[in-house]
Amino acid sequence: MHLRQLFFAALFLISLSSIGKNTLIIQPTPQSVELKSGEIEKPAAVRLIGKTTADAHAVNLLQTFFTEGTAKKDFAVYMGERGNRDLRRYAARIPARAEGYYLAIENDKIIIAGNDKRGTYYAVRTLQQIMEQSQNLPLLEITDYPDVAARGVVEGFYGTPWSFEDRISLLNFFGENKLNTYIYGPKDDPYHGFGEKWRVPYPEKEAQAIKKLLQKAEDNHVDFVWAIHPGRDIKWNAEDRDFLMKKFESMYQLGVRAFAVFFDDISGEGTNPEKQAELLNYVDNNFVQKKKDVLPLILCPTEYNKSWSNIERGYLPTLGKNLNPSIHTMWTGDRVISDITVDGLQWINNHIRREAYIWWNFPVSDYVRDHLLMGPAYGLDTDAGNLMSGFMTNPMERAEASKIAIYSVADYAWNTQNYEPMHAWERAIKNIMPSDADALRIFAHHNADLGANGHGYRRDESWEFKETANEYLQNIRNNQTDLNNTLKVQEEFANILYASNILMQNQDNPALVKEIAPWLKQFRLLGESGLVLLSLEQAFANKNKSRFDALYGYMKQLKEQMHEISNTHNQNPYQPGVKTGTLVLEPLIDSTLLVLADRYAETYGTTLPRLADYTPHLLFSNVEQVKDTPVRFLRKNITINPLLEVVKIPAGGYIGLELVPAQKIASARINTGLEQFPAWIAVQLSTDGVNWTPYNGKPNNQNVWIGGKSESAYRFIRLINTSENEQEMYLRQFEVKVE
Ligand code: 14T
Repeated sequence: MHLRQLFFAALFLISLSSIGKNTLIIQPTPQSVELKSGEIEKPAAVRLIGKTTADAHAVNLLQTFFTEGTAKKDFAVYMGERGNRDLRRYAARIPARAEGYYLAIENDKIIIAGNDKRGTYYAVRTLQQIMEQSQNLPLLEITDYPDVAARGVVEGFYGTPWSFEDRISLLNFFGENKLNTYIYGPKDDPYHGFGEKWRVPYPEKEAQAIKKLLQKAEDNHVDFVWAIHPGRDIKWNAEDRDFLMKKFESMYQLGVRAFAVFFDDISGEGTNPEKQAELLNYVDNNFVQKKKDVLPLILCPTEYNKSWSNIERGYLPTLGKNLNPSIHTMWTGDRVISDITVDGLQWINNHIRREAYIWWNFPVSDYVRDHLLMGPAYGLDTDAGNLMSGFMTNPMERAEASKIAIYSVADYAWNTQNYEPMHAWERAIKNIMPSDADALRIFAHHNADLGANGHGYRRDESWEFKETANEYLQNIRNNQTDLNNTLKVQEEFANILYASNILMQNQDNPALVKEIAPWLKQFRLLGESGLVLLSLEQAFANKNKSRFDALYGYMKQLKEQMHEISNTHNQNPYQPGVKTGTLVLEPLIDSTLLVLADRYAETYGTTLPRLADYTPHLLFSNVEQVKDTPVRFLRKNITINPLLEVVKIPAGGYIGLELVPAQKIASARINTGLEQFPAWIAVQLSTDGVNWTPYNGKPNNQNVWIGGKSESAYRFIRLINTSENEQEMYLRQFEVKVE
């Protein structure tokens, strides 16, 4: 017995110390790793040969995990870039690729040889990862380089911009994951310009914060790209052009050495492609080229995805033809939120006459703000690597929670051919929360989908539990029981409780825990309801009415608590609230509750209060653009989810609600986001959807249209374009209060 234990202990130790190809994790996945047999002890002190000529950031980083020595007996580390004298002997082994490197661990030395400075830095990052994972250092040779030139993150979402601390944490994360680009363009920073202040320099405090970020970016070999968004009100004249040049100059003075100009999500004068190209070329010729130390410009076009582009109209071809060849053009894919495919890239590259610089709208959640998108990053073609000049992810407003996707994108863009979304996801979770990875995995597995949304973009969720959930529901519906299945369901809900509790106490990553705290609470309640659900089913099967009644009351309380969380946390005006497990878990609970309540009514002749969240009301519209917009029902308020974009309504186009069943309206509010509530809108009511009567109301001083009490019940309410032309508006608010 004793011996046996010893044997296993020894086996365990052996497997810990000898690192095989399968256990050594290098992020992002290298192009080529050759493991040799044997290993060396971690050197106590190293002699840095090439230290004065090698990239300084690489040297600094290396000194954080190696103690420097000068004695002859100290272990030799050769480091530097191609062309450095100390590395002459290894020149042939360095891949001739931008940011590539050759790293070798040999019996008597380590060789760190970059094709350029960043390559050296990345070699040290790789060595650092090996050091962190191993007892001894395995002998090996790595030849490595990125497939996509620019890899990183565009902070390009609507909503609260990241905090200073978020950005610092992310810049370090970029360095660790060999991401080289951070594009700064949060829609809600007024000085970026989507608001209004693109012409105005940053106040001193914000300017100082940007300076610190620039330093952090540089330490991590990240290009900090500052983006301006002038298109909402730009006039194509010399005055505005000079405003833009001045703003760039002020950012240059702060230390910015890379710039972008965004023209997304605008309408009117600013969308003119000739003028956009003229401006960009002007900035290129008179600023970028003159300065000499500024990176190529990046443009985000107005038609930034295939579904919005119209080649006949000539927008993209004009950019392709007119833009200086060095200027990058951003692209989100076939749609706003889109997979990235070879076909799609070939299509756009052909029109813009350059390789698209991808702006990937995942895991951005500014159009589904009540959800967390923490599932795997998939839908990226592994053959697309050489068809793009850049790959940026646009993440969630929650910086830490976005790291799962950012980690994955770092892996994809570095080595597209070998990208495996599930592997990247697993590794990301371990990286972000090493001590409680299993708990985070459970949470992320059930927090991946977006729910119904206007873009129709969905993600798989609870994929490992789906089949069990379906079986369970089948059994319930057929009045059958399968003990094995029930146990699996029970285990999953117990895991959910376990994971939420563990995560709430986690110390590894307090910033992440804080960000997702409301979702953790919600997730725990969901787990608890799952367990109560199983007991309810039991009580019903046992014909124990009093126990069933008691448990049903308990379930009602849980539902109320969940409702409460959704009404107190994350109260943004777009999709307020906190949703979790919406693809599989919540429907499983709600559907089972409905079945049990029906059966209860049949058996005992009493109807139970409905506990499932369910909206009978429907969107009522003939405008294609808004047809998939979700409708929310909270207490007595029925709301159409507000939209971020301009809505184009043809003559006779209408947007409204079908109330099910017909009911009396207490009041209604409509906000078009326009300076004045337009005369072309009529607000109408109907009982049959055919005959319409005007609904009395008028705009208040904020130009929100307000309607009063209706005398009788109505089934339909709508706004309609009564003019003879297509009109534009925003759908900021469409809310109906019923009596
Ligand atoms: F510039 C673009 F590439 C882009 O994607 N722009 C925005 C972006 O800021 C936002 O985070 C993202 C996701 O909502 O999509 C774009 O914003 C939109 C997209 C729409 F389809 C705003 C309104 C829309 F209708």
